[in-house]
Amino acid sequence: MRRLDDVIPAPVSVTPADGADFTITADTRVQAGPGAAEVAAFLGLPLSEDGVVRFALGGDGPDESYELDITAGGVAVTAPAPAGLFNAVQTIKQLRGDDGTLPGGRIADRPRFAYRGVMLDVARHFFTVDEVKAYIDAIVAFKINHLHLHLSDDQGWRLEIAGWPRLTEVSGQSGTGVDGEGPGFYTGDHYTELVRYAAERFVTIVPEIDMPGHVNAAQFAYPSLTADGQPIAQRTDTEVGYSSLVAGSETTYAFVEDVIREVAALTPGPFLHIGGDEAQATAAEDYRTFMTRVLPLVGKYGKRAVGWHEMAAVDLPDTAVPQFWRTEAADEGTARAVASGSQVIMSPADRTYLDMKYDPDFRLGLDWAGCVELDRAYDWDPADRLPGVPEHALLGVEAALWSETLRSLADVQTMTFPRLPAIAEIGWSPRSARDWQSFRRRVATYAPRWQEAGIAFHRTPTVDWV
Ligand code: IFG
Repeated sequence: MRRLDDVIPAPVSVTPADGADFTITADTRVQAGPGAAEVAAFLGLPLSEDGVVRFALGGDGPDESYELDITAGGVAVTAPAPAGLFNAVQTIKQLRGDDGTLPGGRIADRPRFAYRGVMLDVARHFFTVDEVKAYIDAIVAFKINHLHLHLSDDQGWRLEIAGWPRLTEVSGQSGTGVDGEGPGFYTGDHYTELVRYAAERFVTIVPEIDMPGHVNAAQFAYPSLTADGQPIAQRTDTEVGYSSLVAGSETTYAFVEDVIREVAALTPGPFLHIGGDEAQATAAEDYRTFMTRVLPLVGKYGKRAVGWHEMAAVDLPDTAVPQFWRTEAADEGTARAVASGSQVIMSPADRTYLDMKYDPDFRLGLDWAGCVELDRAYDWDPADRLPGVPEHALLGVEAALWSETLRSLADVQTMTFPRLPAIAEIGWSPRSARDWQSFRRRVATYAPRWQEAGIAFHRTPTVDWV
């Protein structure tokens, strides 16, 4: 039997009611009010006009908020928008015991941050449409609402660009990826299908084309993008910081504008990520020249630019979003961007990088930011992380899963679970509702769901598994 406070992320308010448990049986039907049927169907119960599990749009508050009342006679879900109803479905699915019983009481819930994301690196190792869909199914259980796809890097280019076909014909084929193991790319139709599938589950896709660094795959496909126009070697190792687009070449900006235009046209979401990290092979002045010319292109094609926080070396459009990713205690550029109105996505590697080993001997992952066990992923707060970046400047948080060492969906799942639920709770729950002992207990309670679904997860020693 589940408890009303078993939910991850922890809801804003939980009021148990004794003797008000409700048991879902084969006869239980769902009554969906106007505009609620599509989302109510995610509960997996038949719809009927006289159903006692009722979904209704109504009330005020943010789109993702909801109210859930469980009584002996039935269940009532109210939300101002379908996204809130969907979040209520996730909560109900977590509360449902093996015998179908829901603990009685009332939950009123809403997110702390609007942006709660996870990044999947499909460039170092490629993951298929079906694998990404399976990943989406697993992350929405924790009310994650953004999936950032890292589509290009030194080792591979993973989204077909009609105007530059060799990007995938050459750098999306076999022999690409780390150790040459990762053939594969998304056609426009594949990407559109991922966007549709994600949107149906209230997940916004955030595409990333990393530049001016991390471009060896693009330059291997098109030598005209290099400084001397000569062919370069393909790279399948895991070194970073050695490649750069040419800031003084008009070919660079023709390429960048074509790519941004096509990616923006394929992306209904508001964000387009232009990377900007680890540009050690780009002179500081050239980096500023490049960013100053490229950032306006994102706006020209109707998107808000997101970029790794190094892009804050230039004056940003106030709609641009620096994503802080490193381990330093402070970052002057990010604080300056906030002072001139930017919002920040917080992804400190020493807490949110899911490619960090859980422990020094862990078979997967890297350790440059230190090991990140579950307690370390949980025990921090984005509002305290950087001087000059307070709560009101935060768009939200994002966990990043780089795939240099990950070769299967099971590897991706093992690094993601149970640490992503920790980041999800930080992104959703009030700080006052967070408690490590409660969280680790709730992870143990949830784990059988991963087992039932065949989702790999790490049995971290920080949890008393049932
Ligand atoms: N830093 C690089 C990634 C990846 C990562 C692995 C960022 C923004 C180290 N850039 O993180 O490409 O190699 O942990």
